[in-house]
Amino acid sequence: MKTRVAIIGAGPAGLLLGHLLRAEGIDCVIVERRAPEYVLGRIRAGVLERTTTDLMDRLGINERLNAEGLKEAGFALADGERLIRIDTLGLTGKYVTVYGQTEVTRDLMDAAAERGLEIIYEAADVSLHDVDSDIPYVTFEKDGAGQRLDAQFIAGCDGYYGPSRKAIPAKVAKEFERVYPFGWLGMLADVPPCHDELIYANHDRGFALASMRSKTRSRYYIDVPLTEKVEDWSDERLWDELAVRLGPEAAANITRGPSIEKSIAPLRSYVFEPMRHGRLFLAGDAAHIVPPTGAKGLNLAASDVAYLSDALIGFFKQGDNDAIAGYSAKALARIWKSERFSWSLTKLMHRFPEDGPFERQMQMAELDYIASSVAAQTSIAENYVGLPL
Ligand code: RFL
Ligand code: PHB
Repeated sequence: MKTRVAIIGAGPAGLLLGHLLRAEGIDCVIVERRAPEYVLGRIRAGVLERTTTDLMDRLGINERLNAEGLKEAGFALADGERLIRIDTLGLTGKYVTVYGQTEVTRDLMDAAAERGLEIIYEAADVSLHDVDSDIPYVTFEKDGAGQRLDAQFIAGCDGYYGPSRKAIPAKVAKEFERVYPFGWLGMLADVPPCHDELIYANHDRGFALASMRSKTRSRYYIDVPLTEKVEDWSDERLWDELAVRLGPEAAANITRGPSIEKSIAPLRSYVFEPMRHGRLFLAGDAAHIVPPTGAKGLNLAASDVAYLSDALIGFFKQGDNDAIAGYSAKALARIWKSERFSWSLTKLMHRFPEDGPFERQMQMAELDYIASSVAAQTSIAENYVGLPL
């Protein structure tokens, strides 16, 4: 097989990139390790920046997003007692949209079938070859038979555990990492949300987040030590804990119901540089991870592929090499700012095992400052809605 761009991974980064290239008539093939149902079964992000919804608009894959996405004009930080509202719309003129990653993925998958974007699912042993030559290729096994896909470029959109990043030699790479000493226990339940906007809470007992997928489906999280197991948390125990951590106003409005999914995700900050080596590009979680505080992961995957598709379109349409050469630096400039925001919000809203009463007072003082300062709220708001591309 032969194509112009071989894309590894059919998560949001790979699917979006595939569509953006296809829309310009640039041939590409996506190679994905899992089955479509497995990809759709991963419950992850819930909040989309304007940059992400703008891409879906540009592709014309926005019908369900416009009909079902919830436009949010703000969100709240809670300190155990009160809700501090951040009026993102008033402060920045922008909304964020609540629309699950699962739904974005489903829309992109459905449109792939309609638009002839080729995705090879259940590809085993995907390997990258000759990425620093002009004729890189990908090999894999499909239904027991070996396959080879020749390309002009390879886009590694294969998430944190995929093979693409490993194809960049260690001697040219730099890694930056911070692993957090807790994870988020998430629960999905078909009950109305306790509040019409998201609440990020820092309580003496720990962090909590009240989020949603729709007016009838809620998504909640608390932070737990990494030693904790999902089985330790009955629904009842989790609802009780959420009611305490989210504070009295939210607690009064919680509707309890059986969980339909529960899982624990570890938290990490990670950046890999550079994001291009020869004819290989990295995009999305393949190159960087943010802790979910601040809802940046999926949105960064989208901004990466916005830059990458522009660079590839420039190369194929105008023979422009500069954008290809500049992709890594351009993407990283935005990524580091999102890393900073996610890290600072994580530090503000979580209790760290090494923290004592002094650090606790610092968090409380910062939340109190935010509550009283439009400048502080504006800084948070402009990061939350997404910095410009
Ligand atoms: P993905 O989604 O991991 O997709 C990578 C794809 O590559 C495939 N793959 C391979 N394919 C071929 N060969 C191989 N050897 C392969 N190895 C892997 C995988 O099967 C998969 O299909 O990465 P991508 O596309 O870069 O997208 C990134 C986002 O998924 C991620 O950043 C977000 O989910 C992060 N995130 C959030 N982001 C937000 O913007 N807003 C949020 O509200 C938000 N909440 C979250 C989150 C992530 C969470 N978890 C579980 C990590 C909440 C949670 C709990
Ligand atoms: C979610 O709804 O899953 C969600 C929302 C906001 C975050 C992280 C996750 O910061």
